[in-house]
Amino acid sequence: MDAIPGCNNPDLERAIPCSYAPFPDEEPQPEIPTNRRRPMKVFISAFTAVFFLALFAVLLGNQRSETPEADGVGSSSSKILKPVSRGVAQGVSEKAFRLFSGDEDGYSWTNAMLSWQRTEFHFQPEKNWMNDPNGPIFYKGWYHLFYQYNPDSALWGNITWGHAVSRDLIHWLHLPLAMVPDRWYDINGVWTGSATILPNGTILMLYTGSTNDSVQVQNLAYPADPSDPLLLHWVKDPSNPVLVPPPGIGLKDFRDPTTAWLSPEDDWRITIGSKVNTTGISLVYRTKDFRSYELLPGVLHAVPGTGMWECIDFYPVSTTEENGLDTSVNGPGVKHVLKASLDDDKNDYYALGTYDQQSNTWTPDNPEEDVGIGLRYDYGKFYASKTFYDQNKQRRILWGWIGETDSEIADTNKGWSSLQNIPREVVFDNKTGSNILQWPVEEVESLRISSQEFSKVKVDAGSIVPLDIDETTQLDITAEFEIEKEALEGTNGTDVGYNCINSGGAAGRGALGPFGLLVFAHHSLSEKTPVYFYLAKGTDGNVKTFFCSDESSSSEANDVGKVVYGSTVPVLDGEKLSMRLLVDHSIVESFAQGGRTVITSRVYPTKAIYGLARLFLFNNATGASITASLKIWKMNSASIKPYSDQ
Ligand code: DQQ
Repeated sequence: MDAIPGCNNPDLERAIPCSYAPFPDEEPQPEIPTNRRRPMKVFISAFTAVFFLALFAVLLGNQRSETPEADGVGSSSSKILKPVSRGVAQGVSEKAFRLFSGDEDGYSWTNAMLSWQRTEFHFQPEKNWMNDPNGPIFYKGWYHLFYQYNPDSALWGNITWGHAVSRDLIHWLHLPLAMVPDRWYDINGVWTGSATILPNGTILMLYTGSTNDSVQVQNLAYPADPSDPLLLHWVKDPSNPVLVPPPGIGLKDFRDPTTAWLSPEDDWRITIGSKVNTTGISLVYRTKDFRSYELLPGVLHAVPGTGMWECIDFYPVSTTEENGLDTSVNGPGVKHVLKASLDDDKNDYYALGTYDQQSNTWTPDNPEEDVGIGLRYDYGKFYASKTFYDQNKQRRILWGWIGETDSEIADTNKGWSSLQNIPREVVFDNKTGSNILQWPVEEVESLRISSQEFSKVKVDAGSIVPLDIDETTQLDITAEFEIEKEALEGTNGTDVGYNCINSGGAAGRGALGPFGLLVFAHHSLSEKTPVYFYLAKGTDGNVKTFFCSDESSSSEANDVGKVVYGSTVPVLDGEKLSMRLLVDHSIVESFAQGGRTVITSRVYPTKAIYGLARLFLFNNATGASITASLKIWKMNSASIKPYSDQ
């Protein structure tokens, strides 16, 4: 396949009229599939109701009645964008997307645009707000996911535990709320927690409660009927709270207990995040019965300058085998991952290291890449994650909260906020020895419908190539790239200071990049989300590879986040550059080199939606052509619906 004539404009920031066959001259309107039209009916009813109310008001002599704009319930024009802060006063990290500090008006979102944003194979509740994943487990044939949920609105607040079950981590049944804030010790929120399955099969859930005084305490809960595979009912232990903030720890700086692990002394250990001044710390407690606890001296680990550690996760990975490990495993051939969600910047950082059970300390392999200053699970929108050991398939699975980066007005209008990622299997990368690999669970492949392959497509420097795919809003894409050998060898000392975030995004050109894919791209390229590699070659001849995702032209709307995300990715001798993308309406999860570097983007196009979203290869390098081979699957929708006995 050749590059399209006329599309050789190297500047991706300029709209390129790439007029190839499928696009008529007239700007077509997006076709709205019938299953996404429901909100329009709601709108029509709402409009009718508002109309009659307005008429009534006029009849009463009120001259100032208002009607909504004709084309959208989502019209947010003339509304101030900056939302109020949510969560900080209660002592958790910011739960509102507050990128916009000005008084600007919002974009006039139409119903069709907002409806399109709802995903089809990512887990989300039927409506309202969701944040952290909580207490994931596999029990009696079901995967359970609990999550932070506001049953009343699409904004954070009134936090309860939502609950859903699945046979395969992909198709879900929504169950009734598992726990609601109904005791003095959690009346301000049933916050994040983790499950431990004891060797005898007993499930214990430890969670943070925000008390009537907004003090953070830890509470114990368990299933009312352990023989019920759905674990519908939960009992809060009469001895709650089982832990209160210890001396020297702020009353609002003590939260999110981990899964417990069994120590050689035959007691259980948990760690809880906190901070002392600006040093993030992980406190460790010992317990026999999960009701009484002893704080161990010192801390598991501390990193100055990283602030409050939320949602700590602590688990072993095997350096010799591919399977995951139960949380209590330690010994030869094992490293421990320590992860903290940083309250200050709302990103999940991890490091690999060694856990010494005697001294109860964890030491990073590389102090320069310690927790909070080194590697991240995901360089995009991803927070408050949690793993669990899946004893069903001997693997460790990672869940994370993918928040919205649009306005609260839009969230309220669409009626929901936030997704969970497609669960990822986590293993130690024994090729590099210095990072983990994350990969979507194999079960997601059951959603693959039809596939198309593109073999060795040449993309010249400064050109784009359309990929002829019918529907591009639900895809699983695997792609391999080879860069022209002579150009790679002949280039030296380029882009020494390059990084994804500050180097001009996909429009920033260098000799050896950027090149990759444009997803959710309008044919005019006025909207597009490039996901790409960029090679920077030092004067010493060493090549550093970057993997980035550029949201800066993802939408013509002014009230959504448009960040360029990314980081370096290790590429070993003999490896091809490879990426995998899971594309599902307003989310793109991107994995480079088998999951060494991962980026999740939330995007909200206004034009590149429904049938008008296109997929392109692009190469914005100045001095090298690339060759790409791809396999692209159209993805089915997952079945995610309320549970019924039937
Ligand atoms: N979310 C919970 C807290 C946790 C925070 C409250 C992280 O327990 O620290 O919704 O997003």
